[in-house]
Amino acid sequence: MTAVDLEFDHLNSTPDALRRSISNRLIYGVGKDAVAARPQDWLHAAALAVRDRLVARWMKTTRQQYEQDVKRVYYLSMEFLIGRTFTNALLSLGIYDQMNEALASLGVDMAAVTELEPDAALGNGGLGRLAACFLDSMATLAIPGFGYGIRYHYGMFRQQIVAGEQVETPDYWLRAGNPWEFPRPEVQYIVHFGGRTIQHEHGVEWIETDHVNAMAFDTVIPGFGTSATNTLRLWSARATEELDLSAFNQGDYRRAVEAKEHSENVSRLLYPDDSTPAGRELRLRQEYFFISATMQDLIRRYQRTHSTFGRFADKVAIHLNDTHPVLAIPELMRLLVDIHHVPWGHAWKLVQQVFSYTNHTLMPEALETWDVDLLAKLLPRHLEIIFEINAGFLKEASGHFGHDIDLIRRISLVDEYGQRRVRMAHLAIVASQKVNGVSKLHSQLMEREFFSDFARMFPERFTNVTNGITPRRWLAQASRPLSSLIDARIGSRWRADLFELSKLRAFSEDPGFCAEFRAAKRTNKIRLAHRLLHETGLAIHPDALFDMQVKRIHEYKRQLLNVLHVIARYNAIRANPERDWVPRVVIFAGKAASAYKLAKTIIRLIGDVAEKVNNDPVVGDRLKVVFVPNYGVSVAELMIPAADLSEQISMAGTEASGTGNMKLALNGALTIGTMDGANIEICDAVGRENMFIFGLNASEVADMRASGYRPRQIYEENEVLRLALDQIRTGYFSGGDSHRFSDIFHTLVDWGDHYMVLADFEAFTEAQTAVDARFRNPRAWTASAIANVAGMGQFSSDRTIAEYARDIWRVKPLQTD
Ligand code: 26V
Repeated sequence: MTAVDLEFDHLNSTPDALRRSISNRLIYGVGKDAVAARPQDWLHAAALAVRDRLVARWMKTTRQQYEQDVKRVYYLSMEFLIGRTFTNALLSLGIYDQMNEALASLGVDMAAVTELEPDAALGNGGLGRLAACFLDSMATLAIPGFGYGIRYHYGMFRQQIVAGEQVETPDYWLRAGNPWEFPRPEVQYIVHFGGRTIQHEHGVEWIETDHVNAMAFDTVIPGFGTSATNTLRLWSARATEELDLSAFNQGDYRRAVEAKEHSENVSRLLYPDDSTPAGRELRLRQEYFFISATMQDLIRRYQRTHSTFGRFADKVAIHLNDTHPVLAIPELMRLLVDIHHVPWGHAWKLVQQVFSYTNHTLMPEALETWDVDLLAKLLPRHLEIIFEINAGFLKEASGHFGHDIDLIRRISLVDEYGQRRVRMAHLAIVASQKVNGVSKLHSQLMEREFFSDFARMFPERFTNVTNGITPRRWLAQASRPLSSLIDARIGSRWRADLFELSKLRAFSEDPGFCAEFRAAKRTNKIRLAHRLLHETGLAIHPDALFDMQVKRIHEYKRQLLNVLHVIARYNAIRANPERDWVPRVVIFAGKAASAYKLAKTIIRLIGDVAEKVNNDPVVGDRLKVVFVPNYGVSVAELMIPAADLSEQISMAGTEASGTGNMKLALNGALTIGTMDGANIEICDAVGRENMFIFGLNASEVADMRASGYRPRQIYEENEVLRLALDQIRTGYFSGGDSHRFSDIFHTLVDWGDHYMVLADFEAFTEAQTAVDARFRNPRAWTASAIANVAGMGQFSSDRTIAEYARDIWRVKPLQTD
C-alpha cells in the first residue's frame, strides 16, 4: 500500500463505513444534527461522503500526472451539460448498493433524496452534453485531460408551459450549495478588457484596461473501472481589489458596489441565444474571460516543470469545442509574444502545433463572427494579432493558389462584405493542426462544401471523429432494468467496452430473453407513465407505442413534420375509428431559444394539438400527444429508456451528428429517421432492416433546391397534407384563432419551406405505416430492438475519445497502478 492509499484507508466503502461517514459529514460538513436534518441535508452529507472517496483517487492521479510529466489535453468548452452527479459517482466507485443500504439504515430513502439534486445544466444541448460525455470517457480511459469552462450562476433556463406557451424561469442551481466543487481562491488570474495598445521598442503593451479576476472552482471527474480521475475547472468572475478600492477611495460606496456587481456579471449566466447587441457584447466578454484565464493557467502549469517553451507542444494539446473558445488563439499568441517574449514566428509554430478544432454545425446562422468594431473596443490587441495572422495566411494562400481575388475574399479571416466581421471558424482552421466534423456525412460536407478552399490548402488537416455517448450514464444509470438484464446474460464488461453488446445478437430470437427484454422496457415505460400522470394529469397506457422526439426545438429538426403526421393520423382515426389502430403516444420534449419565435409557436401548436386529440372521445387510447416540459439531462434519463420509437427526422444535411439518436438506440428504441448525421452510421451498424429510413438524402435535398422546390404544389396535390395544414391555418386546433399559427402555415407553404417538410411528408407517413406493422408483431419488433442495442458498440464516447487521443491530441493514457 502506498502512503496515499494508507492515508485514505479509513474511507472504505462498506455500508457501515459509509453510514459513519455520512453521520460525520452531516455534523461537521453540513452543520446539522440528525434529528434536525432535512432530506436536502442528508443528500449533501451523503454527497460529501462520496466526494471524500473520490478525492483519494484524485490526488493520486494528479500526483502521477506530475511524476510522469505527461502530455495534457485541455478541453475548452463554453458548455458542460453534466446533469446530476450523485448516482453517477456512486456507480463509478462501485458503491451504489452500499450507499443505498447505508442511507436506509439512517432512515433515508435514497431514491427520494437523489431527486433533490439539481442538474448542473451549464449547456444548451448536444454540444454541451457531448463535452460532459467526453469528460467521463477521458477519465475512464485515463487520458490526462482537463475540462475548462465557466461556472455560470444560472444554467440553462427552466421551461414551464403556461397556458400552452413556453415560459422561461432562471435556474439558480447553486442555491443549496454545490457539494461537488472545490473553490480555489488561491487560483485567480486577472483578465483585461478595453484600453489601447502602444508600440515599444521591444514589443507591444496593452494599457488602460478594465479588469476582472477569474477564480477557479474544481470538480472531480471520476473514471469508471479505474482509479484515474480528471478535473473540470470552471471560472467565476470576481471584481479585482483595485477596482473596488478606486471608487471607494473617492467616497462613492454605491458606485464601487455597482461596479463590482457589473464586472462580476461576466460569468452570471449561460447564453441560450444571442439575439440582442447588448447580449452579444456580454457573450464576447464571457468568451474572452474564460479563455484568458485558461491560457494563463495552462502556461503556469507548464512553467512549473519547464524553463523554456521548447517542449510546449509535447506537453500541451488544446481542443476548441466549436468556435466559442477561438479567442484562445490570439490570446496564446499575445501571452507568448508580449508577455513571455517568444518571437512571433516561433510562437505561431507552437500555436499551430497545440490547437485542434471541432465544428458542430454548418447552419450558416450559427457560424460565429464578431464585429471588427466591437473587437477593437473590447480586445484591441487581439484584433491586431488577428489581422497579423490574416496577413500571413493570405500571403501563404496566394502562394498556394496564385492571385485569385474571389478566393482570397472567401477564405479571409475577415468578412469584408458590409460591416467587417472576423470569421471565427476560419481563424480556428488556420491555427489548428487538426479540424474535425462529428459524423462521416458532416465531415464530408465540411470538406467538400463549406470549407472546401481550406481543405484544398490543408488536406491533411481535415478529419472525422464521429460522436459518441457514455454508456455509464445513458444505459447503466438511466436504465437499471435493462442493464441488469444485460449483465445477467453477457456480464458487466460492456460498461467499459461497449462492443461487448454485440454478444446480445445471439439472443434476439431467444424467447426467454425477448420476454425479459420487453419486461424491462415495460418497467421503464410504467415509470415514465407514472411521472406524466403525476405531473401533467395525463394517463397513458404502457402497452401503447411510445413515439419520442426529444431535442431542442428547431425548424431544421422538423418537429413540424412529426406534428403534421400526428394531425393526419388523428384525422384518419376519426374517419375510421374501427380500424385496428396501433395505440400510440407521441411524446415531445425540448426547449426553444427564448428569442426564437417560431420555435415557441411550434411548442404552442404541439400543446393545442395535444389538447384536441387527448380529449376526443372518438380517439380514446388510439392516440395521445404529450409535451413533457423542461427537457434536460435528468428528464432525458427518465424518458429515453421508455421509448419504443426514436424520431431523428432532420432535413438531410442539417444535423451535424445527433447524439440523442445514439442514446435512444442504445436503450432499444427503433429509429425512424433520415439519412442525416450519425443516423447513417447507426444504420450501417444496426442494419437498415432494423430502422425506418425515409425521405430525401443530402444530395437529393441539394438537387431539389437547385431545380426549384415548390412546396405550394405539394400542398395542393396531397389531400391529406392539405387538410392538416388547412386545419392549422384556420384555427381548428386553436379555438378558431386563425392568427395563432399563420406563420407556421406560411413558412411551410408560401415562404419556401426551407427545411423541406412538405417534400418528405409522404415518405414519412409511409415509414410510420411500416412502424405500425412491425409493432403489431412483438417478436419482430423486439428482435429489431435487440439488434439496435447490440449494434451500438462503436457509439460509446470511449471509442470517440480513443480516436481523439490517438489521431488528434497524440496523448497516451496515464500509467495507473
Ligand atoms: C451556438 C450558440 C450561439 C451563441 C449563443 C449560444 C450558442 C450555443 C450553441 C451554439 C452552437 C450549437 C451547436 C451544437 O450544439 N451542435 C450540435 O452538436 C452536437 C454535438 O456534436 C451534434 O450532435 C448536433 O448534431 C449539433 O447540432
